[in-house]
Amino acid sequence: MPRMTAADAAVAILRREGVTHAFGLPGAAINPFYAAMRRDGGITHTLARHVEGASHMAEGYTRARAGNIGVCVGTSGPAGTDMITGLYSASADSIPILCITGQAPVARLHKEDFQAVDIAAIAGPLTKMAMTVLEPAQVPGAFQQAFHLMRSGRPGPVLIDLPFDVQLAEIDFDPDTYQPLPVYKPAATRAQIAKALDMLAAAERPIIVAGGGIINADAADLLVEFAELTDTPVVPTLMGWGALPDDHRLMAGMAGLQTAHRYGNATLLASDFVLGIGNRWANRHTGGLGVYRAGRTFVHVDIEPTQIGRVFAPDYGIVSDARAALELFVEVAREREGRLPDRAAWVEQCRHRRATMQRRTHFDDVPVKPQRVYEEMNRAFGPETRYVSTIGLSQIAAAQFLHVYRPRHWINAGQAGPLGWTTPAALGVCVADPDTPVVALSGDYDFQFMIEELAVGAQFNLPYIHVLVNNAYLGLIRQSQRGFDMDYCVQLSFDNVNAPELGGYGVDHVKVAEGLGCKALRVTEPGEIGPALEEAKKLTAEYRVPVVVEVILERVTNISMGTELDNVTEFEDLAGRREDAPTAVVALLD
Ligand SMILES: Cc1ncc(C[n+]2csc(CCOP(=O)(O)OP(=O)(O)O)c2C)c(N)n1
Ligand SMILES: [Mg+2]
Repeated sequence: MPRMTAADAAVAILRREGVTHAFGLPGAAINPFYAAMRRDGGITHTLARHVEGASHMAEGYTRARAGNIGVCVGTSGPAGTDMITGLYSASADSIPILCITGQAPVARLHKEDFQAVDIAAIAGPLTKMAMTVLEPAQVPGAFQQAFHLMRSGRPGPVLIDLPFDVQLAEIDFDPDTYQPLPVYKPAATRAQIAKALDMLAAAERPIIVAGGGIINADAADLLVEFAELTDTPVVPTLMGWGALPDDHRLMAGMAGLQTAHRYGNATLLASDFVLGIGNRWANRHTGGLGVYRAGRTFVHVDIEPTQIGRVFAPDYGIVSDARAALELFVEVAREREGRLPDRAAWVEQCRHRRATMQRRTHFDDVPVKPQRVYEEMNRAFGPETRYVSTIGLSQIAAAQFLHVYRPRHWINAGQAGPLGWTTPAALGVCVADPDTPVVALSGDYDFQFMIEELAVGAQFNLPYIHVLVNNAYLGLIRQSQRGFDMDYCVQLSFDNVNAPELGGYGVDHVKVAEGLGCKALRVTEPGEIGPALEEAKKLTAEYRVPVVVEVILERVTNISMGTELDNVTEFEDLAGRREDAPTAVVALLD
């Protein structure tokens, strides 16, 4: 039997489970693992500037391609605690990442050793498994189990904590005969799918709510096929956005309190039946359940049995992987072709709402209104673009105005929304798929969190465009403070003694980005945005580094949002003419 250190065995298993890349940074307690990676030579490594950054890079890496599992590595103590936000974000959005940490030697764990913290206990609620491996011979089993758990059922992250002496201990392990454990994914039965289809057929105004589970299951093609077969309009959730192209005739718009379209909410409220697939009835999607549920029948399909009934009791629940369910939905719907209800009138009503209920994007104001930025982005970036964003008015407006055409092309920290996620996640996406253009979008505060990770993009030549919309405000929080009649602790503006030309906007992002080895442009007028985005494309190609395009926005903008689906406040004029929303996918009716 081959003998090797437990760390060598761990790396051998990573290789056999398909891992080719890791994000992280070494420290003394994880050096044996780094030594094993070096001996193996088959895992490339991106050195993050902050360990939290490494964890978000791993998440971006997972999300960019079906089957990917992002790996992040750090040492003992603060490295693990830094990655807790990454574990939270990944678990909240059902994304598998494997977090590997070093640890103090086993015999010293309880002696308050230097940087010995019980990271497994801390990570417990955020992971599918969090384990400090105390026996070297358990290391192969721990890694085997980790991959099994990350891929089975509702995907999510795992943490493996490796004491220094455990990493170094020699064990018997045969990599050649190592075999990944079978993956468990529950699948709907024909009877269940037939029943759900009967309920859909009995409805008059049905919609499909398409969640991120469809993207995780790599089943967007089947969703489109099923929607077309049954002629059912689709309302993607924020996590499911891209499962159906925005220009598809059955795209009914997103529903919700913030990241939603007026026509999406109107169509959801006009429906009498909702088939939710791989979604979790998130509160910012549903708003109050009284309004959301009134007069509607619900079927819920989810891979995790305990998700059925968690938020409300559906009329019928099916436990299934989204792909397995959609395969059967397509099969049974095909058998019923010709006997399915005619939906032409309902589909036309949904299309009409889309063509009449648009928000205005075309403003010529200086300072720039944010809506105009997304109009210019729609012009500059084609359907091949992958967008990455986190949270804030910037992200909310992006969801209202941008267009997404493919699965995994809207990569967003949906549930946790940690500020600072955008830059490292975008870098992880670039590593996973260097051939697809990546455009990140941040507010100024999100951008300032984890800004140091830009240097990682410069060092490892990870070109992408980072659109930075700067209102010198914690904009979303400023807007929510209207309810408290205050504007308190949310200002980011100050007179920068080194950059008086910024006129009180505070941080000189262009200088910081340049200082970190990136290219950066700043625009202040709406007409300059388009040319700057074109210039940014050239700069990414020429220099192969991140390129920041900062747009100086008006300080105070309120973006449409509300407390109920039927109570969303609009702050700007709505689009009344084609020229008001020139990049809307469906032309505005005269
Ligand atoms: C770590 C963390 N702390 C606080 C928040 C709450 N929060 C959400 S959005 C926001 C302000 C974001 O400001 P900015 O990135 O400039 O975006 P804007 O809303 O101005 O477009 C804050 C503080 C958060 N999401 N994450
Ligand atoms: Mg801001």
